[in-house]
Amino acid sequence: MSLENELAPVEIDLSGLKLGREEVLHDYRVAYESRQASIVGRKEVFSGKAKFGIFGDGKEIAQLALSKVFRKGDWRSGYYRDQTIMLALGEVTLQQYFAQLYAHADLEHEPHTGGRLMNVHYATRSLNPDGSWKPITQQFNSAADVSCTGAQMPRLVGLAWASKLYRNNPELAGFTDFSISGNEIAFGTIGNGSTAEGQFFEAINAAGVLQIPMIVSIWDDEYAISVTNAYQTTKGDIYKVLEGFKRDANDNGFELFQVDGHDYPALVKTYQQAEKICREQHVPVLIHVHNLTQPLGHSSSGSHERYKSRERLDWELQFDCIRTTREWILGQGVATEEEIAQIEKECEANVKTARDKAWKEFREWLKEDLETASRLIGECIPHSLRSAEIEALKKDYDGLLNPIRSDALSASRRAYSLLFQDDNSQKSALKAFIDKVAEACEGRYSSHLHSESEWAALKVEEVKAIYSDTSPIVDGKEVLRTCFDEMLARDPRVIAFGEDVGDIGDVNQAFAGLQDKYGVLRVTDTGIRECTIMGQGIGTALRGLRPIAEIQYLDYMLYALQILSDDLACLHYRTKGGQKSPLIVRTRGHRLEGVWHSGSPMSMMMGCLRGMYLLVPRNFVQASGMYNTMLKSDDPAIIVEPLNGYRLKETMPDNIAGMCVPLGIPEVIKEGTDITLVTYGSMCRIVMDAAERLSAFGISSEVIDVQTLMPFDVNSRILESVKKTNRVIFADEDVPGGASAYMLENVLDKQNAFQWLDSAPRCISAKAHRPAYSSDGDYFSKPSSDDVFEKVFEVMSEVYPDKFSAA
Ligand SMILES: Cc1ncc(C[n+]2csc(CCOP(=O)(O)OP(=O)(O)O)c2C)c(N)n1
Ligand SMILES: [Mg+2]
Repeated sequence: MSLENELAPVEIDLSGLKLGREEVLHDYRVAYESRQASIVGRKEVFSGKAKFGIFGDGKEIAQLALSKVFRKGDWRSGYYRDQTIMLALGEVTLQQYFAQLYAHADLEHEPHTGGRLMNVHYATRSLNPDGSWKPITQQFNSAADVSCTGAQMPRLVGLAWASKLYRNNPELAGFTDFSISGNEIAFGTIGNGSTAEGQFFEAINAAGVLQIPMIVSIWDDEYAISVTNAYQTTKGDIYKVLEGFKRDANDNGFELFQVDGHDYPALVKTYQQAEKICREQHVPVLIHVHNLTQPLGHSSSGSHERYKSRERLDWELQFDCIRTTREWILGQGVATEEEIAQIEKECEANVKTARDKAWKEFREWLKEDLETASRLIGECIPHSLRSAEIEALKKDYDGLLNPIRSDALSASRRAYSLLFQDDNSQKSALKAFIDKVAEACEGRYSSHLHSESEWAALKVEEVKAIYSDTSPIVDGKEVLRTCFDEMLARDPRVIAFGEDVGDIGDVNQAFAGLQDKYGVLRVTDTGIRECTIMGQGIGTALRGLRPIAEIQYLDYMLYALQILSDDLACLHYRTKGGQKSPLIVRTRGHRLEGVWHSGSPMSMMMGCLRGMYLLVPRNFVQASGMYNTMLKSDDPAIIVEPLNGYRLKETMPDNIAGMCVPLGIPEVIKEGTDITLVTYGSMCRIVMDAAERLSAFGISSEVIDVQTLMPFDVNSRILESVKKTNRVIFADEDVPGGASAYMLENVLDKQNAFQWLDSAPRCISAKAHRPAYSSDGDYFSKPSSDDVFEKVFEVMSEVYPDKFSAA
């Protein structure tokens, strides 16, 4: 099967633009209101009512033009300048705009992020409050913004690719809540400076290869904070650089446009043309909107007068898009000076009214807690041994300008700490208040790290593997291949992709033959571009598909890690449950050969992927059960397959399609009484080998496979084992202080196991350096059965020196 589109005609007809008077004046109104929102918003920061502000001034007209061709079902994946798009689409009201500026942490007032992201960071709600999908073809969609420049690009590829899959795979035709014939466009926006990021070029290249309906707008205002295009881009001009991507009569590629950001009719024409090509033919389009300005400077931190010349500042005034559009309207006779002035007056009033309402409601929302804190602290004063200190504290608190909830809670907690010698009802009342506010804020600021829906991975119940006399014994890869085959068969939304996944069925052949069986749209190869492979996964999962996206070796996870961390892992959290992307990332790791095929950097992932689950199967039966579990759930996860296990024999369960491994439930793979050995993944075999040898010396080890590092042992099963053995070793092949230390911290600190220990707990890990090549390299870099044996023996000889000291 071919992935290529038929070549589309390349001539573009820009004539025939028709704009009605009402439409033009409506556009001007939206643009002007947006500009006023920026101006007033900036003042809110300087007056101390908001902490920080970033605004969309200077980009209004281009964004209006874009919003005119944005249809229900379409997606935006943009950045912090796009307020005019969202205002024009009605996806943010002026009042919500200010509520976000004030960080009003209530979804009713700030529906995009519930106060979790700074202003002009948007995320429409794809989910109902119970976590179920809304019909997202009936709404305008915006993927959840991130502040990292360029990080909107990887998922943009996936958002656009989803349309291609929905259009071309007839099995998906019924999923009309997610796509109508793949007609949806994914609109990307990016600043000129951010196009210097690798993610930009990777995404552009991927989209050109995939031929997907994506329109990328570059908002080029010449600057990236203070740094000009001369420092960012070869030839100082991104359009020139991208010309090689332009399609022609012989080759697919991009449709390219370049247009002035202050030319209203040209912008409207350009976007109309772009939309038609993109939506109908699924051709990617790039629009370089240049000659834009930034009248208020980059953000509320710092002023652009510091780095822009007088000439540049004058030029920006002259070519300000609001001003040029106003002149065009007057010049065309669309409206009189008085009519325009009247519109402007109304807009200014609207913005101020919205600001005042948002502020009033924000303060109302805080009022009760702020007043209660003051009152309860005050009531403690006459009854406390430290009344003078509490009185001073209350005075400081009452004198705060625009206090917020943390001021109330902090003052209350400090007052409470001063009451330590008191015992009275006032103290109890203050404590009850502290607990109540803290609990409410836990929900406000810390909910939704993971799914809280009925499909949450933690709620997927175990289905044990069933074996019979006829269960076949096969290579591990064959177990997994059968599992994937069944997944693809039972759910048309499942897609699998990555380097070498398609034609040869991955480098270890767990998808062997499955492209032939299910087609190139479902099991497919990608270029070598880990970051946008993840983006394909994130974007397609945002649109209701069930991707399994592969990173060929765990050692290449670093290329993917940034986007998994900044986008996927915090998606559900930063939208406060408004969006989900249940991507399953598949990779293989732990030990095989050499520096880049033997890594086990678990702590690297655990450090930055909270919000995802990290599953570490010891074999392919367990791996299959984990894939089945994740497919039933709506949480994202990484599954690290044991790289050296594909050719080892395993008995395939009769219910390979149905068995589910529950998350956070360790498995005791060998019972014992003297010492608990906690491990996972490829180390299970090594620890088991050592445990067998230790038995010959009369040492009985209990071996526990944690199975999932995140979540970790949710029912404290390891504690139960330690209560019995009173000794514990954590063994893995991450760096020293890595996941072994994480396991130790969980068991000793969180599970409180220290009180049951009769011997010091130990960790066994790999060496700090990366693993050297070949079998000797492995032996001297990674923990071996000998290392485990000796460490256990050492612990036991401390306990029973007479019995074991000879080792
Ligand atoms: C990965 C990353 N590096 C640096 C920054 C700091 N930063 C924020 S905005 C910005 C400039 C972006 O300029 P440009 O892409 O031209 O967009 P503009 O703000 O001009 O619209 C920088 C360097 C960041 N947010 N993310
Ligand atoms: Mg810029």
